[in-house]
Amino acid sequence: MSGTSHPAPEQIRENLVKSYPAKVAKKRLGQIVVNRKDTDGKVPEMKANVRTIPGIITQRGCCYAGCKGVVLGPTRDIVNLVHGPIGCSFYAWLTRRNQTRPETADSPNFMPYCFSTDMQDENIVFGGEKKLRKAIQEAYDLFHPKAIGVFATCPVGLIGDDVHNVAREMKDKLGDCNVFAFSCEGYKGVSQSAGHHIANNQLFKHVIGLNDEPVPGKHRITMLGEYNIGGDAFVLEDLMERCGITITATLSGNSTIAQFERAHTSDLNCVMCHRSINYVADMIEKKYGVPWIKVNFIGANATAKALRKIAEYFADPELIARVEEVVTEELAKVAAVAADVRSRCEGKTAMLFVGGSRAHHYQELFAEIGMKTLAAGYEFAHRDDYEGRNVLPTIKVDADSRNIEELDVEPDPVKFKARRSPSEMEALKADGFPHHDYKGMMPEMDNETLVIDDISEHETEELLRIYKPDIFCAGIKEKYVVQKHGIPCKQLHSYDYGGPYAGFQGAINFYREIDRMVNASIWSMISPPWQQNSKPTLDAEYVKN
Ligand code: CFM
Repeated sequence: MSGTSHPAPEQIRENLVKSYPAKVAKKRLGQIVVNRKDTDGKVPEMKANVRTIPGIITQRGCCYAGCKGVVLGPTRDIVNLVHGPIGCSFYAWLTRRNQTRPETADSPNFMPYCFSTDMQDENIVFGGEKKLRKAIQEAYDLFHPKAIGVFATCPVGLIGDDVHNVAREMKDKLGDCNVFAFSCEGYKGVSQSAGHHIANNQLFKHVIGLNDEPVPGKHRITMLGEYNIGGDAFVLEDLMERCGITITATLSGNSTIAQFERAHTSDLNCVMCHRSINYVADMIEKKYGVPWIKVNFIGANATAKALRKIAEYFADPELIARVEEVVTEELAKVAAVAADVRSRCEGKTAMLFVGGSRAHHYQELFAEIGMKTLAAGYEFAHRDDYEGRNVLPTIKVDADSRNIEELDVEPDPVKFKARRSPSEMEALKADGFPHHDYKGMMPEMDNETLVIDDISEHETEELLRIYKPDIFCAGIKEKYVVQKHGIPCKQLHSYDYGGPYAGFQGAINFYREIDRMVNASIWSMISPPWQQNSKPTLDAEYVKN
């Protein structure tokens, strides 16, 4: 399949939108970009983080999903109480593969539960605050959690229940339970990205900073934007321990509220998923003086690079030596598998359309086994995730973004402590230390590749037809449509049933999995239903009034 020649990318770009009405096509073209770096390495502009056009089948999720499911979901000892009709809870119940490992068999773990106020018509008409108060009390009486988070769904925002007031009241009443609420109604913003921001703000206001006691251990880091999908965080915990690095907290894979409360006590913050948590990273730096760097533990070489950056920052010869030892040992193991897998995967092609960070990170893993990324895109990322943070000052804030609160953060008069002096930071930066920096996806992609934001189902099918990639990475909504085209689809949200894919061990797992998928002969034997019948499977008529 690979090696087929394709029309020029500009031509393909036009083809993708040719069956849309003219206005829709024009809008979509702003989000379909042929990647081409100019002589300064500057990439073209991507019109990201804008509304999906009604009628288009998008991959996106809602604000509530980003807040409740993504950022808060992986924490096991906060009762996450959804204020809304039962469907919002039911469909968010155990659907993300964020794993957790309670300290003991008796330690609290509320993740398997589904907490909801189960709003009915009556609550929509007469208000749901009473029911919410009762539900908080009930959750407290049953479980005595350290914290309860309340999540507002669409109808709550529409009828105007004051979830924050109820949370405050109940926090005072209960005395030993931190109760806080999120105005994360599904309709806010243009995607789940709004929910990330809201979750970041409330965690910063109500939880981070409550405990100033650093965890024991040397070289403390806080891991931001690692959600332990398929056990990724477990791999990183082991890896850090072997290197002699202490993780104070992870936001939020395999985490507890106690970790969040002292997340600001580390000496360095490491951001894995920039999209979902850069706000917390920035706010901690401003208020407490902890610098942050972007790291990537997806890909063996990226992992080695991240570990070396951390060691460089702490500048402890013992740590540097230990990291080198671990990296050398692990890279040798990885190289053996990579060479074997590469012999069967070299030259094959991949496409990645997922989320707000993985479509970038996983390109590293494909490159390590000789596979080429032809096209990629995020569902809901912003321009900085595509083009790099250097474009931040030029991003226009539109009405949808303006709806999401921006916290005004000042250095804490007592707790602020710059972990490194400005001159030390300058020296590190001069040495390539990525303080505050994320280069984004596009500068690292080849020229002539296609970058598509918020891809539609129609565009997906066109891409599959034109390019016939050897593998397509997306989520469950896309998986079976892709596979009916005779192309394997790797889920990069849930990892299907696989993983972990982080760190060195994760790289090995990923190479092997991709090898099995792209080299399975079954795909060439599939003919989709629409090719088996001479007639379309569904007869339909378009009626225009
Ligand atoms: Fe960050 Fe994520 Fe992602 Fe994300 Fe997500 Fe996810 Fe994702 Mo699914 S936080 S942006 S909102 S890395 S749930 S663990 S896989 S879309 S690319």
